[in-house]
Amino acid sequence: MGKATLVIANKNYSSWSLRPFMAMAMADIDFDEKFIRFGEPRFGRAVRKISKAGQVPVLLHNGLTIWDSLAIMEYLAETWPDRNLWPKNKAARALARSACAEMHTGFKSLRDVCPMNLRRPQRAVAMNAAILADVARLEALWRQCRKAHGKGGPFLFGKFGIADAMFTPVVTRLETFDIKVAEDTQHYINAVLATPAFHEWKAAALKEKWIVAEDEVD
Ligand SMILES: N[C@@H](CCC(=O)N[C@@H](CS)C(=O)NCC(=O)O)C(=O)O
Repeated sequence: MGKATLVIANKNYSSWSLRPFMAMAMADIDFDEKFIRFGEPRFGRAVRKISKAGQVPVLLHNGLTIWDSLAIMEYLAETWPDRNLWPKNKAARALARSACAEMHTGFKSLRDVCPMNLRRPQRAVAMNAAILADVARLEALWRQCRKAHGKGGPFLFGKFGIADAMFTPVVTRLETFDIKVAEDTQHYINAVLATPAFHEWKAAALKEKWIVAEDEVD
């Protein structure tokens, strides 16, 4: 099997790039990275040469081009079935897929006001009712997954999987923006932030010097 290449943008800001990185690194899948920097005029052109959708992340593997974080992680689960990126149990898998789909299209208020910015010092911003509703929904969803299927470890379905990779960026937002959460939510946040994959990503993010003004809310 050929080696995969993951096309990503700035580690400090690119929340969508972080997702497949987490899934691949935590599943011990060997891959190269291709970096395309946000904010430079060539970004769009460079990405479109690889994928006409014009967005990162993109996965290149065995002659295939797969774009969109969730599509990439579905491909990973199919191509490396022994890594159990989805839960084995069908009911757990259905819940994991539903949670990922909800994350993919939802939590817009939280995402709009609190962009991922890993170097930002931890500081709260004013919360509105819509953001608080997003946070409450996240907590309820994580609690549901953990209660039903989380016995085997600290992650949503026990062992780290696609659902956790999908939520990693929002985990960082809760931390960066010092959003108050319940104790069980905090345990989950700590578990994700303590993974070797996240440490590796964040260390690289902190070395980046580029500023993307629209993601700097202060
Ligand atoms: N649905 C896509 C969204 C990807 C996305 O929004 N990527 C951002 C970077 S984090 C991007 O490439 N933005 C550049 C642009 O839209 O021009 C996914 O999940 O991969």
